[in-house]
This record gives sequence, structure tokens and C-alpha cells, in this order.
Amino acid sequence: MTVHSFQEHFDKKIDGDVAIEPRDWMPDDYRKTLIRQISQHAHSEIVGMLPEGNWISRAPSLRRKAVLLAKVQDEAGHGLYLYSAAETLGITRDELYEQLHSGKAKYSSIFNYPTLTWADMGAIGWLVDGAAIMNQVPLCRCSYGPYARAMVRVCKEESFHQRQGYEIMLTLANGAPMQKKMAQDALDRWWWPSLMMFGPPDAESGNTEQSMRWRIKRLTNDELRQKFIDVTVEQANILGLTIPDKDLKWNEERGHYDSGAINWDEFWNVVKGNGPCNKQRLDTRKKAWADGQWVRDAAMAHAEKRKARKATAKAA
Ligand code: BYC
Repeated sequence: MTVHSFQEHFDKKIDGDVAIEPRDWMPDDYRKTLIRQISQHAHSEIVGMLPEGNWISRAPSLRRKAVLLAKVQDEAGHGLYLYSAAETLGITRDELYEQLHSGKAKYSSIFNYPTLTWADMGAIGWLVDGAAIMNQVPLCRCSYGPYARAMVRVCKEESFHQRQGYEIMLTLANGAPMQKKMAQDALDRWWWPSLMMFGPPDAESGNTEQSMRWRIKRLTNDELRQKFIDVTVEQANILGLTIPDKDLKWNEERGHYDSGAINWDEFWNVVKGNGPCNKQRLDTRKKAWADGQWVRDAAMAHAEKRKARKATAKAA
């Protein structure tokens, strides 16, 4: 087959919604885009463990601690599926970690904000995992098979995470005035960064158009953001909390909520590494990697020894 006919075959599969699998021919740019998106997604899961991990030892009850611990462990699992999916595209795990540690690879802006109170665990589950689900459900139909399949399980777990966050918010919002105040304060701090998670507006998104054509992305950044706003406003009403946007208003004609302007300068500043916790998050990841060196060395030594023992036994 010529490159031209490989391309034609690939295009046909994309147009016919047939999954692309690791051994199939694919254009270089498709491969690169997938490595970029899947690895950023994997890094986000792993870095995303840090703001919540910060509260495991301070959870207000044994039940809350067990639930939060399970959630944070799930995020590690998501990172591992996603790193494995990225590896099927011909990049190694070491290269992926190197890109994270050197600052070359991005991870979600949301995880560069601090978790100041227990209510932040509620707000993260409700809003951050809620936004993640909105973004990831369409990714279950992504054209790349391994990524789409990983997303199915990730989404099931994220929906448990979203509920646990909402339940924390519900408890606080119906608790003492001080607890309700904490919940409102968390919503005030996490609302806008959650909207930024969906990425820049469509007009400024360099990757959306091509990713939609390749059926990697099924909905645009703005479409997903709007869907998230529409469902979340109703959830805030049930909590009796106020979304910190004075321009938020139901638009009968559009059948959607209109909302105020997002501070995109803040978003790009965080993406460029200047958010409140960027340095702390990366330093923590790099330290964890360095501290784990002896484990990797021991595992390699063990594997070498086994290999040598097997070779001796075979020779005997
Ligand atoms: N933060 O052209 P665009 C989770 C970058 S983890 C930082 O629209 P694209 C969870 C973007 O990479 C949630 N950077 O890009 C874990 C691009 O730069 P490059 C993570 C961002 O890829 C633990 C540039 O801006 N979810 O759920 O078409 C606990 C222009 O953007 C961000 C995923 O990763 C951002 N928010 O669309 C709880 C989902 N947004 O790469 C929860 C998978 C944009 O050209 N990823 N940028 O240098 C996606 O769906 C897409 O990659 C995005 C961006 C919608 C995020």
C-alpha cells in the first residue's frame, strides 16, 4: 500500500467510526496529538492526587477518610491506565515522566490551586470531577481504541467521586451557619477555575478543529463548558449556595444559562507555570520520583537476578 492509500484507509475508518488500534497505520500528527492529550490527561490524574491527598489525614471522620483515600487511589489508577494507553503509541513511561518533570508537558490548570478547608474536598468532587465527567464521557467515543476504552472505567469511577463531593457539600450546606459559609467559600474559589478546565474559548483553541475532525474530541471546549454550567447551576440551587457570577442568567431563547466573562489571563498565567501551587506540585512529583529510585533499582536487580537464574537452569 502507498502512503496515500494508507491515509485513505485511515480516513475511511475515522469517517465510519471504526476505532483506530495501536498497530494500525495512522498519520504522524494524529499520533502526536494523542500522545499530547493522553499524557497530559495522565499527568493531571497523578498531580490531581496532591491537593486531595493533603486532606486524607485531616478528614473529619473515619468514614470520610476511607472514602477520600479510595478516591485518591482511584485517581492513581486512572493515571496508570492513561500512561498505558499513551505507551501504545510508541512513547515510553520514562519519557512521559521526563516531560512532566521538565515542565514540557502540561497538566490540568485546576490542580495548581490550594485546598484550604475540608469544604474544598466537597467542591473538588462536585465541580472538578463533575467537569471531568462532562469532558470525559464524550471521550469514551474517541477514535483511538485504547483511550476510549480506558475512559469507560474512568467515567464510572468519576461519577462516584462526583457524588461523594456533592454529598460533602450537601452535609455542609445543611449544617451549622459556619459550615454553610465554608461550603460557599469553597464554591467561590473553585467555580471559575473549574470553568477554565475545559480549555480556552473555541476561537483561541489551536487543537480543537483538527481533533474534532479526527474524532478525538466530540464536542468543543465551549460546548462542554456550557453543558457543565447548565447542569451545575441547578445542583447549586439544591444546595442553597450561590454561584459567584452576577451575570449568570437563564436565557429562554438559547435554552441555556448565560454567564459572565472568564478571566483568561489568570488561566494562561496558571498554564504557564505561575499559578499559586505550580512549583509546589511539580517539586512534590519530582521528589516522589527521586525517592522511588531505590524501589526501581531493587525491582531491576530482582528481575536481572531471575533472568540469570533462569538462564543457568536452562543451560544445566
Ligand atoms: N489546563 O487547543 P486546546 C481529572 C492547553 S483530570 C492546562 O483547546 P485541546 C481529575 C492545551 O493543552 C482532568 N492546559 O487544547 C484528576 C493546549 O496546549 P498545547 C484532566 C490546558 O487539547 C484528579 C492549549 O491549552 N482532563 O479529571 O484540544 C482528581 C490550547 O488548548 C487546559 C483531561 O486532560 C487546562 N485546563 O483541549 C479529580 C481531559 N486546557 O498542548 C479530577 C483530556 C487547555 O497545545 N483532555 N490547555 O501546548 C482534553 O479533553 C483536552 O486536552 C482539553 C484541551 C479540553 C483539556
